[in-house]
Amino acid sequence: MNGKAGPIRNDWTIDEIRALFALPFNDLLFRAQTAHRANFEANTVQVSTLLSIKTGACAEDCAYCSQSAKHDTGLERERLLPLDDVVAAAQAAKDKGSTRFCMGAAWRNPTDRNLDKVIEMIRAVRDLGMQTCVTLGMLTEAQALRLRDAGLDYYNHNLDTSPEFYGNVITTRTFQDRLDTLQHVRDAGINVCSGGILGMGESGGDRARLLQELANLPRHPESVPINMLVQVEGTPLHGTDRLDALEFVRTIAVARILMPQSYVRLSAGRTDMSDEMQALCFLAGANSVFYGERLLTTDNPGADHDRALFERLGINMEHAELGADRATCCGSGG
Ligand code: SAM
Ligand code: DTB
Ligand code: SF4
Repeated sequence: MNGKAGPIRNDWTIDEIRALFALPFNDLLFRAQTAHRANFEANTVQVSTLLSIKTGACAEDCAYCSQSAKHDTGLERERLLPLDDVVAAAQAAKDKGSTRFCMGAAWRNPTDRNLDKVIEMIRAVRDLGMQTCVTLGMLTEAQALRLRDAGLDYYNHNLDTSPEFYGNVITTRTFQDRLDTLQHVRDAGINVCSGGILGMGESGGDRARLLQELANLPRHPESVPINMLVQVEGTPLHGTDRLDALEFVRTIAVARILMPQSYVRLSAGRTDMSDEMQALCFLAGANSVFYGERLLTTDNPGADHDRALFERLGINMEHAELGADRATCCGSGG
């Protein structure tokens, strides 16, 4: 499919991507901003709110994560939240202007009984008039179809990092497992949300390879979260050298150029970013954030702070059009 201002490509070479990273900063941001304006309203940002519906005691060993049972992070383990608590949190998020509610569970994969409960939550949140997203770990084909039938709008499953660096971060599931889950979500007709984490000690080449993997999927994820590592005490990645802020901005810009019709989300890690760095990320083409005081287990800037920042930058929060951007309706490419 042709995007505005050029074709949507799924055949980016690593040399092309590295050449984008190597551009002078101003040239890179100009290209990213041009791609952004050709495909999106320039001053509008989509906002999603997160809720951890099942916290801690996860069987996986993701080296960044506060919720892995393998790391001693002092996190209190919690059972699956009751439906009423989830609906109350979604209503509160809606009242503050959030349009999408993302529910995350610390599972390797959901059991079919878990899925029954999550489906009730999806239905209830949809009934409030919000878009729904869940992130529950690996899915089978049949589970993806059940979520589709429940009316789920987005499934989040990140590639996290390059295939080459992946083994330094996670050993309990493979990169290919992640690709398989994304394929099941795509085949079911659910919008795909997939991105990664920067600042885990990966190289610039790894960041380029992560974006290459995302951009060369048969269809671009509709939503691409770019997280800055939130360093949690007790995790193996605590104490990793911090990534240069301008390198983070460059990665957002390259994501915008490679996937011009996808929402690029400036995701975790914003509490450690200055307002000026976030403004550069928006200039580089980020057009979505997590909104509300908490991510899953760690802090996010308060809604008041974000509203003030948006006001200073003349940014509007996007209004939801429920169902308007279902993956089944929009052709290929974006
Ligand atoms: N357990 C499910 C899974 O991993 O697929 C879903 C929840 S998991 C917390 C969702 C994503 O959050 C991870 O893939 C990772 O990209 C991101 N994430 C988790 N902890 C993070 C941290 N400390 N800093 C930045 N991103 C993080
Ligand atoms: C994503 O890419 N980032 C979100 C969401 N998808 C699920 C999660 C960020 C988690 C940050 C650490 C925490 O709060 O536990
Ligand atoms: Fe478990 Fe997800 Fe955390 Fe990995 S990122 S340890 S799968 S909750």
